[in-house]
Amino acid sequence: MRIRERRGIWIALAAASLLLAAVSVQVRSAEAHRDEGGGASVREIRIEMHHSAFEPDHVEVEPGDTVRFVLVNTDPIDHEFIVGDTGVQLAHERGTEAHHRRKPGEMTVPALTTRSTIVAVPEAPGSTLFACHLPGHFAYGMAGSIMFD
Ligand SMILES: [Cu+2]
Repeated sequence: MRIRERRGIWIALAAASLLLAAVSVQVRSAEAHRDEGGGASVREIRIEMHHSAFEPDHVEVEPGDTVRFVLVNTDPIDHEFIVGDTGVQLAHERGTEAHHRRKPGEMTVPALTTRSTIVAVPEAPGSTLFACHLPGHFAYGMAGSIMFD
């Protein structure tokens, strides 16, 4: 009986944190729309996480773009979407941060859910990476690239 009650509390906590995550995503979206007044538009790119792979695994944007990545996880397991250069990717691969939901360009996408995160693309032409660093996923090939040149 006790164990069952505890499980109920954990489920309630999990539901509450999911709700908070959803609210924070909405707040971020609203901020992006406000930014549009400045002339820059928000470009939306949908990336599916399916069978522990990103589809597409390569995207091309313009330098200076503001991009909203809509991340659709169709797998029955969690994934994450971390944008950054090799140094960022290595830090996350070695790191212990198990959950992301506040920093733009770093988002945990729970099993069978959709999340979005907004990334400001640098003005100078170049490229960067995105990847999932849950244990074993990067080694399995869960990574992609963003070109902006
Ligand atoms: Cu993953």
